[in-house]
Amino acid sequence: MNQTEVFYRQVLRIRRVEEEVARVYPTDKIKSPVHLSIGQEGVSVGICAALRKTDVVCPTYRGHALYLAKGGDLNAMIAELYGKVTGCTRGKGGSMHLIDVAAGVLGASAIVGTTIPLAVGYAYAQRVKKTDTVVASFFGDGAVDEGAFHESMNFAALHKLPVLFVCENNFYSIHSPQLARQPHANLCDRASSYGVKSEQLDGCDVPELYARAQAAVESVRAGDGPRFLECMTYRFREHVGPNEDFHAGYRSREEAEPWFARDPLRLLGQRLDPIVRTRIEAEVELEIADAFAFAESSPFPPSEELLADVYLEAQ
Ligand SMILES: Cc1ncc(C[n+]2csc(CCOP(=O)(O)OP(=O)(O)O)c2C)c(N)n1
Ligand SMILES: [Mg+2]
Repeated sequence: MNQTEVFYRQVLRIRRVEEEVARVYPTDKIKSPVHLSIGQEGVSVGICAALRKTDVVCPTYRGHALYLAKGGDLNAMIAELYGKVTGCTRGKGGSMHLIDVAAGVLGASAIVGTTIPLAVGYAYAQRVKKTDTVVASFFGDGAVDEGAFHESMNFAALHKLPVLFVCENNFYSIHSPQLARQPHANLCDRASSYGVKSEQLDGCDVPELYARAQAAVESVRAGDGPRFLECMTYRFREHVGPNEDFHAGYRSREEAEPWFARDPLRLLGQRLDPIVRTRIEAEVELEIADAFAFAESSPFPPSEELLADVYLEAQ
């Protein structure tokens, strides 16, 4: 498989998983709120391609794409959304709390900005342990308004920690546009003020993202300190839930049209032979059908598990 095929397969897989999540959602089989990444998948795929399996990522509640791009187990993710015991947190966390430690996906959180200091702490531990692991901290443009972002950026820059800060700028924090929240739109300027080398990237162009991320990861791994990538992207669906929301009044379909035209899946698909595309699509559908069947047939956790893994058990 050439690189375009690999990227197409990964973006398609995430897109189709989330479209299936959206299709199933009204049946109430999915037991948690879902924040879909549809439209934004290119960022996770491009960045994760530049990471090693042993590197780690810290996602947000909008984490399906990052979890899958980093190699998180698909069956365990769908089972988690269904609240089943075979889920990645045994059905207790739902969509907003995905985790797959073996794949290097550290646990996500529903609270905006909270995984940024965790990523920095994990990176500090790598420094102490003298590993060459890189930690990629993903967050949205809204998280950049949080104090935790600034404290984390300052500390990571001061200690030259191995962190790649990845901001998925989709221009909205729920329904608030970026310019209604921030007097200055360029987020790279904020990171640069801490002495962190920063770049604004096109989140729809996966091969270019991959190339830029490779250079950034190499520099972080070499010990040159953190880097900040602001990836411009667009959320196609509502903030939370399975639907479009262009009727809600805070943004228009006209605003979205140029982003639909530059859909990362479409851009990659255009570069492939239709026969190759069809083969990849068929393989992806089979895998997704299996994952949903796995979730359907898995049991719910037994009631005795209600308090297990909630408090630290005495050894
Ligand atoms: C500390 C905190 N404040 C507010 C919220 C409510 N909230 C949930 S998601 C969200 C939007 C965050 O926007 P952004 O960081 O841009 O990420 P996006 O949802 O666009 O991916 C907000 C304000 C929260 N979960 N945590
Ligand atoms: Mg946002």
